[in-house]
Amino acid sequence: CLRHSVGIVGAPFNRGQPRDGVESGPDLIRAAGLLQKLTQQGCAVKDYGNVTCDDVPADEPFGCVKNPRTVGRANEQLSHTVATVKREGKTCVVLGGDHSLAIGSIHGHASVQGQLGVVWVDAHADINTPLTTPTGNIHGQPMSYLIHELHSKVPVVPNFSWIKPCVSARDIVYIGLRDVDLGEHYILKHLGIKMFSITEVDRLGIAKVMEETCDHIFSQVQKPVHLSYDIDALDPTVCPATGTPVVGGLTYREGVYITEHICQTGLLSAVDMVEVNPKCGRTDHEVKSTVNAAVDLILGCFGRVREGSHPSDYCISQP
Ligand code: 6HN
Ligand code: MN
Ligand code: MN
Ligand code: MN
Repeated sequence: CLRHSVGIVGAPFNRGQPRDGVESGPDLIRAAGLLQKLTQQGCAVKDYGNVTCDDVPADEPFGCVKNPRTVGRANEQLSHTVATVKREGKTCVVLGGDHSLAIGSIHGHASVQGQLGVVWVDAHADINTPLTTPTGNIHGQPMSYLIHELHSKVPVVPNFSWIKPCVSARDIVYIGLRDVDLGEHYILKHLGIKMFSITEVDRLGIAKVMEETCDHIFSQVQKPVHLSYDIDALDPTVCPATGTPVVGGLTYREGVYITEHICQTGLLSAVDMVEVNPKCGRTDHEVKSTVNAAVDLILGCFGRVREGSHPSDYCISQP
């Protein structure tokens, strides 16, 4: 039985999008018992606390990109923290916060591990550039700053000059897409990025999607996997407390299956769990359901199995 060593980092980022509340994600996910549950299932867990994301004063938009300096600075800090966690040999779990945090999380991860496979589970592709973004919200753009092949298409945003592209288009797989902007669709097709939209999940089933995901990611060489999990990938009936819900999402079971399968590869190296926003839940039950799903997805990443996580050498006493 694998004993996972896990490092938890809170990234209460909320300036990558316009809604209040997403900054409480990290503390809510902790309060739901994440660390205790990971420990109970045999993980060695260290909490690195929260990265601060102070507002930079006079943070004027860059073109239509909103809060660039604040988001850029916070991600630079996060990148350093994630690099520390990886240098200490742990699987890094970053609790969001909005999805702009993937910039710092993936950058810091790659700065230590080199070439990564990225599995992006989301209703959205988050690959708008500063020039294609229809909203200006950086949580819809993180991938564009990280992909080598887009480097020449992305202008240098204030406080983003520390970012070096670190992911190849062929090392990315998307799962769960169902709300992709025009410019994003063009980029995905043009770069030939592997994607399993929710239609492919319907057609193939989640087991086949995960087989093909791993075939794709590990086709050349085995490499560490970065799983960036947006809670809005799951259907809003399960996870309603999120800023940009989209109908027709993954079931709870499909969502958990993804984590179980990635865990089985033994190559999971970092996880983001993002976009839990309690202020977007209409009732306490909606918030709890969303937070509990986020916790269960993380547990699935670290060896929890639904048949029962019991040691293989236990004794069954005879009646
Ligand atoms: N997320 N594509 C839209 C945009 O603003 O660029 C929505 C992005 C949603 C981002 O859910 O992490
Ligand atoms: Mn630095
Ligand atoms: Mn999303
Ligand atoms: Mn996202």
